[in-house]
Amino acid sequence: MKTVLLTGFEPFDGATDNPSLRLVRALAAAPPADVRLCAAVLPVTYAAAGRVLRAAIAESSPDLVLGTGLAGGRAELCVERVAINIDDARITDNAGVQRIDVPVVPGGPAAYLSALPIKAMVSAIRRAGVPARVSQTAGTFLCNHVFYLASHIAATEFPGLPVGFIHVPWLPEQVANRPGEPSMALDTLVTGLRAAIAAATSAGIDLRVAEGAVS
Ligand code: PCA
Repeated sequence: MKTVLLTGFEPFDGATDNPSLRLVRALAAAPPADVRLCAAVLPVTYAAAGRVLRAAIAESSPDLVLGTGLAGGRAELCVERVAINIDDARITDNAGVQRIDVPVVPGGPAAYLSALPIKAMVSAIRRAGVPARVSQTAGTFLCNHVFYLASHIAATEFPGLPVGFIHVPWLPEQVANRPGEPSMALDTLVTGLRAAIAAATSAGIDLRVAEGAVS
């Protein structure tokens, strides 16, 4: 049985909720039968996120790490392709820290590609009836930061440990006062994540289908 470390984030930017936090709690309460699921909720601070992440990896000895976080405004489950070595955001973290053009890891590689079968995961999520796509950018805030750090920790300390990341839309209640903005119900997020985890833990080589972006 494979051990999956699933991470989510605390609320941030003044919000009172984060769908990734609800998602991680829901899956921890009702884990997939054939997986040992370890859940961790990460603080939205540059100072502490890496420490909590590292402790969770050390404690759970996972076979794979799957991070999740909110990407408000996106309509689908976004399976991220790449983490880049930059922190740069217009908003502050939950400790009031703003970073502009700071490397996640000074001297680290420019980027890490997801080590998970991202296209097989997108395909599996869609087959479960949930909108999904490959995303070519995880942004440059805490989600990218944690995706990059987890990939770096894997590369330098746990060779062969695959790391990936999925961004999720707002919950419906978070867009009640944002007309026209996309959202996804928690049950749908859970269905999609179950499919993604099943694909990530079973797929061998990834599907060869176009899921890129022309521009
Ligand atoms: N989303 C933010 C950070 C925490 C979260 O859930 C992001 O996309 O970077």
